[in-house]
Amino acid sequence: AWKKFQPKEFATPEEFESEVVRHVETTLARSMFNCDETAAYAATSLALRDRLIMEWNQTQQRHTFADNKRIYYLSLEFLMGRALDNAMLNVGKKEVAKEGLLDLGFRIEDIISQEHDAALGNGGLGRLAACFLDSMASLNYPAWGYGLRYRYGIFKQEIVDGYQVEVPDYWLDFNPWEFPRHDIVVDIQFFGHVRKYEDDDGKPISVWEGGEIVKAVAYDVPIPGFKTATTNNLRLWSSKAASGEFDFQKFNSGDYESAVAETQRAETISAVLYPNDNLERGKELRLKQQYFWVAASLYDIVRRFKKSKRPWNEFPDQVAIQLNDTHPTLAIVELQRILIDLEKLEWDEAWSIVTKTFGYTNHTVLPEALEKWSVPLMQNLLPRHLLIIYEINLYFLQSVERKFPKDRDLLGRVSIIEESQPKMVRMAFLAIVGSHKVNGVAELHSDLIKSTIFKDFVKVFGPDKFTNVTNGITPRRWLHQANPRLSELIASKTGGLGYLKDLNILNELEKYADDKEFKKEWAEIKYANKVRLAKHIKETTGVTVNPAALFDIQVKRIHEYKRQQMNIFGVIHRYLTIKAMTPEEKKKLAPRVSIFGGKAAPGYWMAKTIIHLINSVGAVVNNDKDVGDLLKVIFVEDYNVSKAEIIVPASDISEHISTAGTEASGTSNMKFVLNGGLIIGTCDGANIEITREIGESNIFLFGNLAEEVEDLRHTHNYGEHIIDPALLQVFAEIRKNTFGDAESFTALVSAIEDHGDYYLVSDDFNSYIQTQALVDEAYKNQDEWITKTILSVARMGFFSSDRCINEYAESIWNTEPLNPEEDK
Ligand code: DL6
Repeated sequence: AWKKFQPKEFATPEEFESEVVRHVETTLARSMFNCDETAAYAATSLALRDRLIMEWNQTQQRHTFADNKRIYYLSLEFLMGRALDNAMLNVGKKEVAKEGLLDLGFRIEDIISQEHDAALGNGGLGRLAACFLDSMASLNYPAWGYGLRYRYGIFKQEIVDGYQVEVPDYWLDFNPWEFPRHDIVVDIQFFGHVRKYEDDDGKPISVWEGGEIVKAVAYDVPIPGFKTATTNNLRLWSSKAASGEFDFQKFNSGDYESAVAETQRAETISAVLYPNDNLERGKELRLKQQYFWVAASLYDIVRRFKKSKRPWNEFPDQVAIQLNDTHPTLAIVELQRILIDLEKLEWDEAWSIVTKTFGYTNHTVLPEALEKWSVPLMQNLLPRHLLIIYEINLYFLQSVERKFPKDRDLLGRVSIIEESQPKMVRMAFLAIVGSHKVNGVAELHSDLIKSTIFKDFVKVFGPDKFTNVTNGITPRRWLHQANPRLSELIASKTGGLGYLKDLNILNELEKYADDKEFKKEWAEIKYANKVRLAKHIKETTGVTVNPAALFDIQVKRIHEYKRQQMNIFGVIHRYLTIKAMTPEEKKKLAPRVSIFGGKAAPGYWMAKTIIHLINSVGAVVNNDKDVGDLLKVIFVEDYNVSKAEIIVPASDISEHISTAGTEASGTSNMKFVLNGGLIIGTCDGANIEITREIGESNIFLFGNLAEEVEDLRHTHNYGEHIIDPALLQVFAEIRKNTFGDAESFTALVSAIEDHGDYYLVSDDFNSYIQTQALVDEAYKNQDEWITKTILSVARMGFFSSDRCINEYAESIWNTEPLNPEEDK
């Protein structure tokens, strides 16, 4: 028997300090005399990690012992951001660490800012996965995330002469938050062929042979829950050559290049995150990534289940797998393959287990984002899987035919295989057929998938298979961590930090909506957050902005459907209006800072043109003496999670202005409102539910509704397309080369004037600028504005990702939390 290692409790700052010093002097082998901020960050993280890892171990033991159902969240993206601050707050040790570090001569903010963001995601989908991990741990659900350990996360964005330039994001130089598990290695097969024969009983057998093997190595990232002993696990797979570092025979014969070629090819699989948001390109490497990751994850999940020695029919009682969009859909096929080829179950028994195990979340209705894989590509890379897909499709179509014998067209419409040239595998259809529940991510979106892209499946399976779970965000990161002063103020009025575990407690703030003292403090905090952002803007762009101006922010991936182009056209319109104003009129206008941020996919030329236009307008407006403080235009370079933590708390108004029916949910809308900002937005995604919760008088809605979009597009294409006069004025100004060579922006203008204005910028423009004028007016009455923001925050309880996770658990996973206290 051995004495259990007891991690330090960090009961006092001195205790924390001594652990930091120990790590500097031993783990990092440095002297305290030359301990810089980088080393202090490393040692602080290592000290905290010691504690986390003990809790992680205990959690895993507890879960193994209890042997309850586990949730597995499969996501190609986890946009985690920084870990240190989050870990300190979740385990309740930030104050102790702060004092301990101060004693050593460091400010905690400087130490926190040393950390490189873990940017393994593109945008909303990846950040949602990160919020879900935080909620699952905080609510004590036995849950694992599974993803890929990309060596390069989303690229870093630099703005050079107004243009986006992409720089690789190598983030793994020093990462104390991951634990390599060199003992957990899975062989993953690619290519090869399928040999078929009959066994002695005449049963057809398929064997997948040949091809090549790549190794998947596990890296574990502890996910601490907030104020709980539960620390869950995020397992990320890294690819490695099966033959080791290099081929010795080739090396010895002097063929150095091909000696390492296999290694390089294998390592390429997990090398880089595809930088597209809401767009699929059908590249072979992407398919390789998908199979590599789901095969390794399923091997792990099945191995864990088999340890319990339960019969296979209990698999869905022990395992719930959630597919974060269609990227992990091959998991359905892989589990069927494991069960029939390796475990020798009958097809029907296996298929029943598979469908009870999986749930599929759809995150988009945009056609260009719906995954399809070419059959020849799949045939070559995963020959056995393609055969299984054909069989799944055959049985499915047979069942459809039995149910709707007279509807021949229906078969073609719901077939998993699209009869195109080449044939394609429709991954969303496969995900629907192989799951027991399909959910959208906001009410409008869930309704839309049922009435448009998945309409036929509602007919086939009935409406109950389709459900809605409106997205949410973790209030721990998006309020407590990003906006500590506001969190403190809320805690002081609601009886402590309990509201971070039950966000509906925010409701208690309603009674302060007219409280003078409270409002004063509330406004001071907003101002301080704006000062913090103004400082960041000054440091990074050189532009001075006035923190007393209205901060109008749109930060998200750059995409035509999100309509940053409409925003910048609106800014130009404002600029022209200001230029035409008399001094008296100018005095009445609320000064504004229009802040943009977001990355364009490297191959998305239109999005890059939007960035260029924003920067070009900024260069003119920011230097125009006639305008002064009345308008500033800022593009914040390299928008990421840690920048969002500075930007979100500083908004007065944020823009969520997608063409109605295109943004599945949006989650930054929730973050902004939770931090005391108002929204200008369209009736799209979660904006609608936000309105329902906070009240129509607290949001600035405008524009056409989703049900009007189709007809409008039709008129553009087949009727007369009249462009809004105010927008024409903006275009005329662009054509005068006011913002540099107009030709650079021709595509943006002509998308609206000549190519049907697919995103309805012109249709919504008038309503947009009118509504912006209402914002100006409303902002002048600061007293009312503050009341609106307090009421809004008080009513945001619904948008906690804790509520979401509980809904998933109840309606899709059929699981319950395992509280550490009960289990001890
Ligand atoms: O559900 C998370 C997030 C939504 O909030 C966004 O509205 C939506 O655009 C995004 N969807 C994607 C789809 N990409 N793929 N595949 O990122 O999901």
